[in-house]
Amino acid sequence: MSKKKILTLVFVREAGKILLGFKKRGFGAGLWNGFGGKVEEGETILQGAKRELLEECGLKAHSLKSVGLINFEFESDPTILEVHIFQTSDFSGLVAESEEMRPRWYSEESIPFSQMWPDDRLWFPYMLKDRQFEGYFLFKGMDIILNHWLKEVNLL
Ligand code: 6OG
Repeated sequence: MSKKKILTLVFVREAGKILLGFKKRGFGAGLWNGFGGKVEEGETILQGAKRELLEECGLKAHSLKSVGLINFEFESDPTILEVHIFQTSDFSGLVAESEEMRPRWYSEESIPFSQMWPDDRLWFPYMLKDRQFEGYFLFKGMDIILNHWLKEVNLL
């Protein structure tokens, strides 16, 4: 039986730049990514996304736009990761390093895909054009995509 974990992933964008965090520990350590994590019991997906953003980089999002929904499966693991991806340019606060993440602004023309999850280079183009998408990726280990699909959709 497969079970599902609901996760969030938030990207902050401003003036042609995108804020990424270098993950210092845990799942995906050593890679640049957006900010997010598991949705806790009793909170909505949006609340979880805002909480993780604040905890991991010090920014408070006043609103979030849905960008994508990806189901990730790993060959050796029955758990499906359902990742809800958001972006925002509506935020306040000062960017701050946390125990989990070292944040840094990147120009949208120089995103460090070689140090990111390999799926990112396939769906970032949708997000950067403000298009919404849905997708599925099956991984072997952390580096190899065995199977995937992506399609543009309208999310709320
Ligand atoms: P914690 O375990 O730190 O949450 N995540 C992924 N992000 C990308 N770009 N690609 C993947 O491909 C991912 N798998 C998981 C979701 C993990 C964080 O990592 C994201 C969460 O924001 C496999 O609580």
